[in-house]
Amino acid sequence: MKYPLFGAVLFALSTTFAQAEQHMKDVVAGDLTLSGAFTRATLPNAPVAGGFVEITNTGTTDDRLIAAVSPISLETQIHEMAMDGDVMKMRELPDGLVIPAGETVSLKPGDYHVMFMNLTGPLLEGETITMRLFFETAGEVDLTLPVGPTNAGAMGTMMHSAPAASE
Ligand SMILES: [Cu+2]
Repeated sequence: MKYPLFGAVLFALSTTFAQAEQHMKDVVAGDLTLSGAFTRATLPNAPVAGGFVEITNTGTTDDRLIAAVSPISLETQIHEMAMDGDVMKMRELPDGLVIPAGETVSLKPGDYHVMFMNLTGPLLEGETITMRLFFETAGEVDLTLPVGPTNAGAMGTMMHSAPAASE
């Protein structure tokens, strides 16, 4: 009898998250449209968290995400995932992330993301956080991110250190 209840709770959680996500309106800054921003709840004492958002450049010139800041972390970086031998690792993009003209770049779990380093506290599901992105052309953009479940939008797990041992 436990399993149906467990399923119902999971469903309720995901429904709540979906509703919270819908409340975050697209943010338009110059030629950029930012949509679907979210982050994920952290386990106790987790040092880092990821920030995710879809960025569409409707203009005719490339823009570039050069930096991010947030009150939830002492340092915030722009990361990519890349293969290091057989292991997928994340690393900082020293030159930022180009948002090509006419294209959409998705910051999402397992892919490009904003990395909140040295969190000042845990991220709790159902709350919201803010972050400010800095673009070369579009300038500063403030976003509100709902905090989803720890596995929201998961395409894979994100481990910052001690990558899973490869066989
Ligand atoms: Cu990262």
